[in-house]
Parts: sequence; structure tokens; C-alpha cells
Amino acid sequence: MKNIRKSVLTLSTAMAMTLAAGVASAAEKWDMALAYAASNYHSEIAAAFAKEVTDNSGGKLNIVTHPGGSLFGGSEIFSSVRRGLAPIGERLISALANDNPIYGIDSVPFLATGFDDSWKLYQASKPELVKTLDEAGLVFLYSIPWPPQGFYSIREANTPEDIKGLKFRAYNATTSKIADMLGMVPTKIETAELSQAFATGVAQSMISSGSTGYDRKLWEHVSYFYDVRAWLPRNMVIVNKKAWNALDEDVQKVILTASATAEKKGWAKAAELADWYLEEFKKHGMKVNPISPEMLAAFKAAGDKLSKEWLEEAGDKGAKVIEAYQKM
Ligand code: PCA
Repeated sequence: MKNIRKSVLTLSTAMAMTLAAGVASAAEKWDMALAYAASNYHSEIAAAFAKEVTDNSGGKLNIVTHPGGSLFGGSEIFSSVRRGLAPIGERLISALANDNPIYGIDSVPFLATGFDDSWKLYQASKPELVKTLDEAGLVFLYSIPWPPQGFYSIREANTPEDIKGLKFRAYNATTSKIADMLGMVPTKIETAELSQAFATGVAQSMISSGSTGYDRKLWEHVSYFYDVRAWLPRNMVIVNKKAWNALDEDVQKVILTASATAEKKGWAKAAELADWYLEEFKKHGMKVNPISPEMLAAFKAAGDKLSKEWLEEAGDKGAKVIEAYQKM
């Protein structure tokens, strides 16, 4: 009898322990897909965001980041989050411009070329961006810019003649089209494959920020960086709407607070690092120069055409956003 009671007791204790463990491990795990290097500020801020959510959600949600395209490659992240294959991810917004022109507004050439204007353009376009994402089954969390975009070339580029025929690495429709207009040969390549592409000669030029060239040690393959400041593209962090709706309201609040923190840090960090990257280029022997007037004129002529094209595609909605931006 004594023995039986003991084993019953043991059993109920064991059950209670299992239950408690069950509650403790009930934290949902979200894998967060990131395309850029773990050491890039976008990824570092995403990691801090994930930690803040994990720490503050009272054990209900654990977000784990996967940088460098290790969960999904950059070009797969948007559709993966839409389809719920990943509940959360970060994507370069303008890479989606073929889906909807509103995604391309931050890459309209020479529309916003510094951080202050870029912030205004973001604020002016945010309601339309959030709405477009909502219609696609996504919840928008935050958006952080890349530093101003410059031109990388293996050849010295003083005149448009100098760059004709160069193989050009593109990351969105705008960069592809500019390359075409300037007689270069564009190919889309994600940053994860960038060093390889330049090492093997698949790419010989590109438009990007100092940040991406720094992450991929492009000084090993490219000698010239021209500080064009053509635009500041942004990344955004998005959540699958079904996954979002399944969360308790208090967890949603924790996420929104962490998003606001991440965004604030991200804008400050991008501005702080913009010139630093270019100094690092110089230290590694790259020639960093302003763009020549002739080259700038060529970029601006291509930019004008693309701006007009964007306005036509974006119609009334686009015109309203531009108007709001210009009033800010
Ligand atoms: N880096 C990213 C997007 C813009 C940027 O500065 C890239 O080159 O893919």
C-alpha cells in the first residue's frame, strides 16, 4: 500500500513537472529570414530586435534571426513570408517594384539623396506602403535605409564612354534600367553572391552603398567608387498576417515597441556609418571620388527618364505621395 501510494505520488509529481515544462516551452519560435551579412547593421539591429521581443514577451515568443540568406535567399524572402514559410523576414523594398510601383519609390533616381529627404519620402509613402503590404497579406513593422548609392567600377570612369560594355550587377529594376541606358550589361545578383561575382568577372560594376561593398570586401576586386548619392533604398521588416493575428495582443505590442526602437537605431546607424565605409575603402586602396560632371549628367539623364516612367506607372497614388513629400 505504501509503495502504491508512493508511486502514485511520483506519477502525479511527474505529470505536474511535465505540464510545467509544457507551459515553459510553449513559447512560439519565429525564424526571421535576413538576406544580408550578420555583421551588417541591418542584421545586427534585427538581432537586437529579436532579442528584445524574446526578452519582453514573457516567454511567449522567441524570434531567431538567420542572416546572410541562410534560411531563404534575398530574392525568396518576400514570397516566403507571404506564404507563411517564414513568419517574419527582411527585404529590400525596391526589389519588389515589379509587383507594385510604390515599392520602388525610394529608388526613383535623385528624388531623395540624403538622410533627411529619405526620411521624409519614407513618411510620405508609408501609408501607401503599409496598405499595399496589408493587401498582400503582410504586416509592416519597420524600415531602415542603406547609405546613399554610389557607382563601383573596375575601370576609371570619367566619361560615359569609359563604362560602355561593363558587366553590371543589378539589385532592382531601376539599377538594371540605368545600366541598360548607359550601355552596360546588367545581371541581377544578390549580395550573398557578390564577392564571387566580382572575383569571377561576372560583375565589373554596380550601383550600391559603401555598406555592401564593405561587407563583401569589394576592394579586392574593384578599384573605383564614385560617390554619386543617387538615392537611398530601404529594407523593411514584414510579418505574415496570419502569424501576426495568432499572437496575443500583449506580444503584438512588444513587437511594435521593439520595431520602433529598431527603426530609430537603424536610421542613426546608417547615417553614422555612411562616410566611415568610404574611409575604409580608401584605407584598402580604393579610389573614392565624386562623380565627374559628364558622368553625373549621364546618370541624371537616365534618372529623368526613369522618374517619368515611375510617375506614369504609379498613377494618381504615386503623384499624391510625391506631392505629400514635396510639402514636407
Ligand atoms: N545594398 C544592397 C541594396 C542597396 C545597398 O546599398 C545591395 O547592394 O544589394
